[in-house]
Amino acid sequence: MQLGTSLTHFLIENQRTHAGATGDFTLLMNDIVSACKVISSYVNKGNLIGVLGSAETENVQGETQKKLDIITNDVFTNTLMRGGQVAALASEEMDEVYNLPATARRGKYLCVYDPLDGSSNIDVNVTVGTIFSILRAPEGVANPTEQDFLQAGTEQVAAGYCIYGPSTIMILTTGNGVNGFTLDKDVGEFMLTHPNITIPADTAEFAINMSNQRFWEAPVQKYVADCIAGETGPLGKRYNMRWVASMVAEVHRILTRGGIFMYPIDSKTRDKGGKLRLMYEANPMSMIVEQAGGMSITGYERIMEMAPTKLHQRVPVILGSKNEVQKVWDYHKG
Ligand code: AHM
Ligand code: MG
Repeated sequence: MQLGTSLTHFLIENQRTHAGATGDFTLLMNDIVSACKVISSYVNKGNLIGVLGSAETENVQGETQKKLDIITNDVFTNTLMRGGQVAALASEEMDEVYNLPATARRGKYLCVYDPLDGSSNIDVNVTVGTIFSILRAPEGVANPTEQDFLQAGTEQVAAGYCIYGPSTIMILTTGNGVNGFTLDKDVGEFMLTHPNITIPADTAEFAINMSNQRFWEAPVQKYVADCIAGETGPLGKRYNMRWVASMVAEVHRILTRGGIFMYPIDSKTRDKGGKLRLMYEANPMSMIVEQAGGMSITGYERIMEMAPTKLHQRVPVILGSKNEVQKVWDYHKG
């Protein structure tokens, strides 16, 4: 029997390649892995344990929360708080930065997350996921503030997501490529199944919510029209379209077989800055996509270079296969 590489061993081996590493990052990742295993189990059991449906409450974005939004946020927050490797936490489901109890051990990282992305899909049994971004905490600050979280995507120490689909898969980058680990539920370990993921540079598959078409700006209108025009149109190829309405599922498809995902700015979301959130959706996904050889922009600039102005900031997102994203960027420039 050939033994595989567990995520635990992968992290330890990675730690050994960094002179002076203390093991704190490895421990933080172990906490994230533990939280995601619990979330995977809850998502999997669904109504057997009564966790589906609406919680009838609203988050800071004014969106109605699902029961699982709240439960998964508690699982992730409590696991990381107790692990002692973070100085503070922030999440889509919490209005403000979560500061640790006075007695809790402080670590040198900040973690910002969307505990259950795509949760509008949970009741219909479609793929959802947890997205996380790890930043460095300022030194010697007991209770970091929102300002301490407002670091550009290029400052991320690591980023990843755990996708709860037919399989549960953890995708992780520490700035040295992207690797994927599938949860073996019988054993309770994530095993390396997708080493060194790279996104094909070319694609003929786009993902966008077409119901927003009339609100889009001219460059996106033109690009999508040209995709639909097919072989005889200006782009000279026949395109296929997908829309899961779960960013983790779209990004995972793109990591697997290429593609382009767009949630562009439109007249409906212009006042808010876009639909998706910079700190815990766009930045971590951009780091993953770029580390896999893809590209991630707003239409006008590279997302990871943006200077964040607030924790729950929204941003337009166009990411995926490099040559296709470049094309859409050119449409915006033209
Ligand atoms: P959420 O964090 O509240 O789940 O919202 C983010 C999700 C993304 O996963 C997905 O790409 C998008 O919202 C879907 O939007 P729409 O419902 O407009 O199709
Ligand atoms: Mg989300």
